[in-house]
Amino acid sequence: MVMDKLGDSLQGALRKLIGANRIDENVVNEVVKDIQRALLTSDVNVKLVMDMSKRIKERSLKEEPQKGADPREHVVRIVYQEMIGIMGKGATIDLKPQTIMMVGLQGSGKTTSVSKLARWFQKKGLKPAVIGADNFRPGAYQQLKILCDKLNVHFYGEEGETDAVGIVKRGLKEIEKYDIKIIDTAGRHALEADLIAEMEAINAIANPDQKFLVLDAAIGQQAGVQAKAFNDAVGITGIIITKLDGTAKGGGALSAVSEINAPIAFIGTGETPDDFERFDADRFISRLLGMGDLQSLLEKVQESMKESDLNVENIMKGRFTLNDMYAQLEAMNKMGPLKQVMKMLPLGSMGLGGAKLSDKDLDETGQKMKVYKVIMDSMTEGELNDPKIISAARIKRIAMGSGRSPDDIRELLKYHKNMQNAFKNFAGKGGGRSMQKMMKKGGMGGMGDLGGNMPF
Ligand SMILES: Nc1nc2c(ncn2[C@@H]2O[C@H](COP(=O)(O)OP(=O)(O)OP(=O)(O)O)[C@@H](O)[C@H]2O)c(=O)[nH]1
Ligand SMILES: [Mg+2]
Repeated sequence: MVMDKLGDSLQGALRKLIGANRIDENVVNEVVKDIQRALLTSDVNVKLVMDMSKRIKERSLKEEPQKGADPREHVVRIVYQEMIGIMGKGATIDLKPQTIMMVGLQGSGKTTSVSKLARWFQKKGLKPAVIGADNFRPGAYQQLKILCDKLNVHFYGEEGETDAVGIVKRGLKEIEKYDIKIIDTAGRHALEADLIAEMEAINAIANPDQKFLVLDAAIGQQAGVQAKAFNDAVGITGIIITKLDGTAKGGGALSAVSEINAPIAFIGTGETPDDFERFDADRFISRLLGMGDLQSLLEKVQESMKESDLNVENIMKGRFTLNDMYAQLEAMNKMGPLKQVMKMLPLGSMGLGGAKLSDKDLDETGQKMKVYKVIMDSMTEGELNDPKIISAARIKRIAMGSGRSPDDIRELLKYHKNMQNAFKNFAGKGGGRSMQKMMKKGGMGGMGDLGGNMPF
């Protein structure tokens, strides 16, 4: 996927949010800091990032969550909306006859995008034709001709001609009957006066319906300066961002829209004619934020919160029975395969100190949970309520009944003891009230603070 790194960091931030025991100002601040870091690393303009952070914080704390929304969901939604604020909604492209002019610096990907665009319209059933008005770079004529020939797209060019405006004038006449007329123009190393003058002249003669600025995603924050200059010259109607497949700095180009108020129309994601897609902000940002995954994680968290039947009152009194532990394990189980859930959560928030668990560890942990449940199924109600009565003889019996070794039973009892101590410590440290709150909510809260005492 494009912008993998940005996506990973943003998703990490949101997972931290979802994995948090409670959503308060500290959590929001921390998540916003992570989001800031992610956006700045991808070269989104500092001021944009700061303004956005401020809005996320303010809105998260002040706005009422939508009816029925979890506080986590509330913040995720705000982050999503603010991201759309930065990148814009995306352009609408009419499927009707039109003239399109491409502008942009040298090597930004204009010529490639001309052919991709022609193909895109071709696939929509419209007839495109292309005018090669780049008389600046040797080889430009051939490059575009070859690309068009491959796609069976009609091409008009005049090899050797130096007057770009003349080419456009004659070209438009020659391709009059085509639905979509796309004009490829020359680039320059930098924003030079003669380039701007040429764009203005072609713009005047062709009077294009669309003027697409082609930006190389790798230029980062320079995107804003370029966008302004071309917009002042010809009035940009849409932006095409190319090479999003090859850079982590795409945030600059993606947020250039906010400089000129022109929407992103297409993104280029590779060198072949089909590596080209419409920019749909909803889809792009959902993908970037991993919304599908987040949604399922949220659902799992909510479900486990609803269904846990831990005996909160007893636990508050320092009694944490095997039955309570069983309920805790059940709650975790309900969230789906442990491996999947743990991978979705930042391990730091689970009290694992950010340790990285390998697939093998996760498999083993999930396995252990299952074994614990099997063992507990072989215990009597009395034992489950008061594990102290479990003598050596009882361990033997439970081992026989569950088909496990006595060592497994002892390990389980040790695990229970650790958890019980953790609860005691936590309650003793004045965490009682918040513990009650989170225990009522169920497994997740428990996991958050007890994870560190799990035997894995
Ligand atoms: N990976 C990748 N490469 C791209 C993409 N778009 C264009 N390129 C490559 O970028 C290089 C420059 O592309 P061109 O289309 O020639 O750029 P241009 O803006 O027409 O350049 P000038 O005509 O010199 O101004 C070529 O090697 C393209 O294959 C893209 O989306 N992804
Ligand atoms: Mg070119």
